[in-house]
Amino acid sequence: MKTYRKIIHIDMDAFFVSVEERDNPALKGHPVVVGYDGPRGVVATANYEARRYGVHSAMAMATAHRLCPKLVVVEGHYSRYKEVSGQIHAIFHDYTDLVEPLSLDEAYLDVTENKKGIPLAMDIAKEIKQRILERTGLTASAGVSYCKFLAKVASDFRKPNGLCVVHPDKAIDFIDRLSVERFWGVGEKTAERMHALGIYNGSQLREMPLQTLTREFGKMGRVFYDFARGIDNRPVITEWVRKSVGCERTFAEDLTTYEEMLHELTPIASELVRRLEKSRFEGRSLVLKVKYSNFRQTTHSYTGTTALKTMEEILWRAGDLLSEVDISDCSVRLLGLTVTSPFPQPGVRNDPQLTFDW
Ligand code: TTP
Ligand code: MG
Repeated sequence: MKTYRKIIHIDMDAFFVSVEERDNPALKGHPVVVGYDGPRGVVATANYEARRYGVHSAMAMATAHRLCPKLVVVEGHYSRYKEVSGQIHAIFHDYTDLVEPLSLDEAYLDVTENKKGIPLAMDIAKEIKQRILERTGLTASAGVSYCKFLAKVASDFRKPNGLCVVHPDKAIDFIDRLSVERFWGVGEKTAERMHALGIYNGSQLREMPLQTLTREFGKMGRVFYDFARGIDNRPVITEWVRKSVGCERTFAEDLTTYEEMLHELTPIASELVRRLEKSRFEGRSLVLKVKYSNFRQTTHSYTGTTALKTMEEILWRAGDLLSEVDISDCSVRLLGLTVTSPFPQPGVRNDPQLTFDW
């Protein structure tokens, strides 16, 4: 039996402007945009009333006024958007730590395994939408499928306040009728080129040989080829994970002896320890970087089993690494120390090959 992941894409509806309407109900029912109302101002986002006039994000404010003479323009309050973003993320993490934020108001969730043991991803999406509404007073749209591409298309499908599920068995039907503009990675230019090839929907895209698509669209050709077949193995990547912390120094005068270098490693190690503490980073490898006066560069590394944290240990290992460096025919202009090989963090897993029943 083929098994599938369970991916949810959540996207708040008309995000900035919905927050403004919530905080100032007098705005409700009017065409409203958030943005700067000056000669060079642009629309950050428009509510659905304003969208009816053709007003949209990134449009010049002057154009928006022309399209919609009754337009109400309000200034944005970024700190409030950030606050809401924090609230919705807290809700997401009640279900899974496999959350990939795309922007303040948008994220992918991998709920294949979820903290509440809820079997149907659709039920989780419903619950999350309801809890977002209760907590923030705002609506979100959700898309549910077995891959990112389809989950994202689905969340956009019934906006606002939408919920759309694309079941694996229905994926090809769904893709067949999907206009190419809705495919991830297809912008205005790519859409035009697809139209020139007679490709308007997923079904026509699937008829195109791989060779034609890679010739026309380079690397993305392969992506489109796979998407048309419902294949998208991109994992949900959790918040950015730091891989290393380092510190380096270029010297006013090149160094020629080990003693000089060892001496210079002390302030570098000291700054490194400060940065490690500040970022709360823990890793078990130390890399020494040496750049010679002829700009050639070499690295030497040590890997242990415990976190490198203290000045003493880092200097000790750095000294060992330094003794491996060849300084016989060139002086040194830069030295650097980096701690890397972080310990795996809980909830961070980027394995696309999960296998569970859908
Ligand atoms: P989107 O999710 O693209 O748009 P939206 O939430 O306003 O509307 P919907 O999802 O219902 O279609 O963007 C989220 C927020 O990001 C949006 O409210 C404002 C901001 N934004 C900009 O500031 N400039 C832009 O060009 C876009 C697209 C968004
Ligand atoms: Mg949105």
